[in-house]
Amino acid sequence: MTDLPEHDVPDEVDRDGWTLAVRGLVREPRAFDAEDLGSLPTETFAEDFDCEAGWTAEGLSWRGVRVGDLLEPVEPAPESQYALVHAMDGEYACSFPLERLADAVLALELDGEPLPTVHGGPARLVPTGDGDCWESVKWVDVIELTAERPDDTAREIALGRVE
Ligand SMILES: Nc1nc2c(c(=O)[nH]1)N[C@H]1C(S)=C(S)[C@@H](COP(=O)(O)O)O[C@H]1N2
Ligand SMILES: [Mo]
Repeated sequence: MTDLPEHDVPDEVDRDGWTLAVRGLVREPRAFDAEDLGSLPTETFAEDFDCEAGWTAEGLSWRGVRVGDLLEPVEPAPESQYALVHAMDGEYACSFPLERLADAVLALELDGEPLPTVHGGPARLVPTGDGDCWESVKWVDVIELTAERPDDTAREIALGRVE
């Protein structure tokens, strides 16, 4: 059992027909479905998760696909430097320098089980190294590559919930 707290799943989150689109400044935009992702090599790593609101979940074990392995087949254009990671819950999106995103894992499993919807399934971004809780984007559906750092909403939405 994970000690990650369960938050409400917004109505817009719908796993039926879900794909992860990788598009923007790329030569070969692609949509990966669950089967495509399941056929890629996976990595497993354990870490604690700290939220800015003051809680910690210890010893989470994530398993998924390195985002760099999804970027390679879409052939990013040389001028792409950043990416916006969008989620299914409306306006929620978080920007990353492309190099940092390539190192992150798109988690499909948590603690040896398929990632539950309540924790971001089918796919949740888990950046490696130090980061902010809002960068762990649940319900990822689009990764959009850009030249300039895109405006995002995740920090503001997350901090707006902290009293
Ligand atoms: N799509 C999406 N991802 C999100 C959020 C969100 O509101 N929407 N909240 C973030 C914040 S602030 C935290 S602390 C974690 C909470 O993860 P949990 O719901 O699995 O405990 O999800 C992060 N990822
Ligand atoms: Mo958070």
